[in-house]
Parts: sequence; C-alpha cells; structure tokens
Amino acid sequence: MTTTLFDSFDLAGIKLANRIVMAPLTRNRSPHAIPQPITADYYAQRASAGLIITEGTAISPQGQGYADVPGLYTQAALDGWRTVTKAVHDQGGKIVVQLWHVGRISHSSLQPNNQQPVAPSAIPANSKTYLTTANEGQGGFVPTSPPRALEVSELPGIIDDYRHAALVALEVGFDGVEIHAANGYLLDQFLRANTNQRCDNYGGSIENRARFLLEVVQAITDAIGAERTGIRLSPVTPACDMFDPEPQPLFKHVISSLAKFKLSYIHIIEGATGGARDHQQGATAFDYAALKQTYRTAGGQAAWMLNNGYNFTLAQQAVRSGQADLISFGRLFISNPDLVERLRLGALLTEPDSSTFYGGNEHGYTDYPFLNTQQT
Ligand code: 8OZ
Repeated sequence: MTTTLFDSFDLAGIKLANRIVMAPLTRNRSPHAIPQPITADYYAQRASAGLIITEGTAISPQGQGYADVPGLYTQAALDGWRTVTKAVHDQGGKIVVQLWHVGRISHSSLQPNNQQPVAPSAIPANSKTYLTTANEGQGGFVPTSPPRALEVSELPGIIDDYRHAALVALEVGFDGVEIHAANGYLLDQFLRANTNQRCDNYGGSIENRARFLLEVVQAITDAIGAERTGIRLSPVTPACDMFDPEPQPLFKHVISSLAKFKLSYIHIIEGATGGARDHQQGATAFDYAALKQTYRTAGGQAAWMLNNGYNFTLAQQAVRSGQADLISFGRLFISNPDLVERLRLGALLTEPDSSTFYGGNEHGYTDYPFLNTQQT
C-alpha cells in the first residue's frame, strides 16, 4: 500500500493524525515575549496539522532578536504557552516548541541592558531585524547590531538556558521541542565558516564548529529525552547572511553525529529558506539524499521531515517515494487554517498576505477563512 500525506505517523510514540506539519513561523504578536489569547486561537485553528511546530521562541533574553517574539523565560510567557498547548490538545492536535537563540541576528535595543548581541565571532551580519519602535512606531526592519564574540566560559550558561527552556516546555504541556539550528541563528553561526572564525575548540575544523550544537543536543536530550527532541537544519541557506564553501562535508559530520541521539525528527530546509529550492553554496549542488543516507547508515532512526516550497504534488511524491516521512508547510498554513482538509479535498487554497506576516493583531492571523465559512 502506498503511503500518503494523510496517513497517520508514529513520532517516537506520539501519534500524528497525518504527515502534514505546520512549519515554524515568526509572527511577532507576543508583546513582552508573552503569547496572547489570540496566539492560542491561532494555533488551535491549525490543530488538524499532524504536528504544529511553534514559531521560534527565545530561550533567554539574550536569545531575543526580533520585537514581540515569544519566550520561555518568564512565568507570564509560560502561563501563555500553557493556554496554547491546552487549546491545541483540546482540538486533538500535537505541538512542539521551537527553541531559539538568535546569536548575532539581534539589535542592542532588544538585548539585556542594551548590550551587543553575541556570536561565535565578532562579525556583523549584513541582515535586518524587526523592531516595533522602527518606522515611527509602526514597526519595521532595521539593520542588526554588530555582535561581540562569546567567551568559552559563557557557553555552559547558554547550554543551561537551552536545558531549562526544554524542561519548562514540557511542564507547560508541549509534546516536545525543536532545536532551531537553521537559518543563520546562533547554532548555525557556530556551524558555518563565514560566521565562525574562532581559534579555540569551537572553531576551525568541522568537528570544532559542530561541537557547540552537539553539546546543546546532549544537554536537551539528557534533560527531556531524545524522543521529545527534534532539530532543524538548513545546510545551504543564505538567510541571515550565511555562507559555507563546503556544506556537504560539514553537514555529513553533523548528521552522522546526530545519529547517536535517538531524536524524534530531523527537519531539513532544502535550498534557500522561503526561496529557491535549488540554491547552491560551494562548487556542487547539495546532495540531500546522501545526507539522509549518511544518517541512516550511521544508525539514525529519527523521522525525516522536509521543508521549503512544497506543494501538494511534490509533498505527496516525497512521502510516497520514501524520501520523507513528514513534510512541513509554512506560508500555506498562515492563510489556510484547515490546510489538511483543503489538500484532502483538492480545494482552493487562500493566498497569504505578506503585509500581515510580522506584527499586528488578529488581522492576517486568526481571520483567514475555513472552507465552510468561505464566501462563494
Ligand atoms: C522570518 C522572520 C523572522 C525570523 C527563521 C525565525 O528564519 C526565523 C524568522 C523568519 O528561522
């Protein structure tokens, strides 16, 4: 029997109703880093996804890089998240939280005591972040602040922040966590050559550049169990001004090292995040099939989740062929709360309005129509 997107899936003991995953999506609607009642509505509306991965959620004040992004480090934020997880579970859904530290992709005005953001090396990003105070209070994108290089002695504290965030995540009802190691944020900044020019045990060789990520994975899996832990990687994305001339051997090492943890899933962004699926860094096209093969050969058993620009046909094909166990959809979930039902019926999809992606209120957040409420 062929597998389809609509078949259930056993995610390390968590029963997913289907293989359609809601990808993490930054929405900037959590003032003071606190998820709001509308956050619970938004996620509950999308609970028919086999799995929801929340928007990136800061593990600490230092991990914050965009205005009104939620956190996991205050009681009020945790109370907010408890409401979200209950609302999703009441609708029969499953939800994991994406653990985020932005590294250099931040602005001093978002950092504790207006300090510089931190990074593996003091290399500014040619990139922007979002501030509500920009654009005469309307909110907007501004250049990120130059970072300072982390001392080795500071790394255990950041690992502790990850561990703590994972523990409290389970306490407030999440089904697990996703480690955000993609898209040019702190963990990816350690991995890739253009952002990591350290001369200690955390820089230089591929093994050294992967060390911090693997220490974070070890700490989180020790704390909450590998079966509650997934990870997101983006081997060639240029997002947040990232580059590595040799992504294949780098991610070969990363993925084979991850094989020894019994993680729940590996989530791979193919190509440029939100852009070209065939984006290339280095001399040759990235071989995603080889990446997966390396992982399986090394004994890795996690579910394999793919992302970036999938439409229904491409997604069905990936699942049918065994290339992927799960497919995550981003933008389509913004504008189609009942995406699963629409794909099942072959119904028309609502196009997302990019002007309401970041910041704002219910509009463009919880007011996208369900099929049965749509005007004809
Ligand atoms: C879009 C805007 C702000 C942040 C990512 C967390 O790319 C993000 C993000 C995306 O992973």
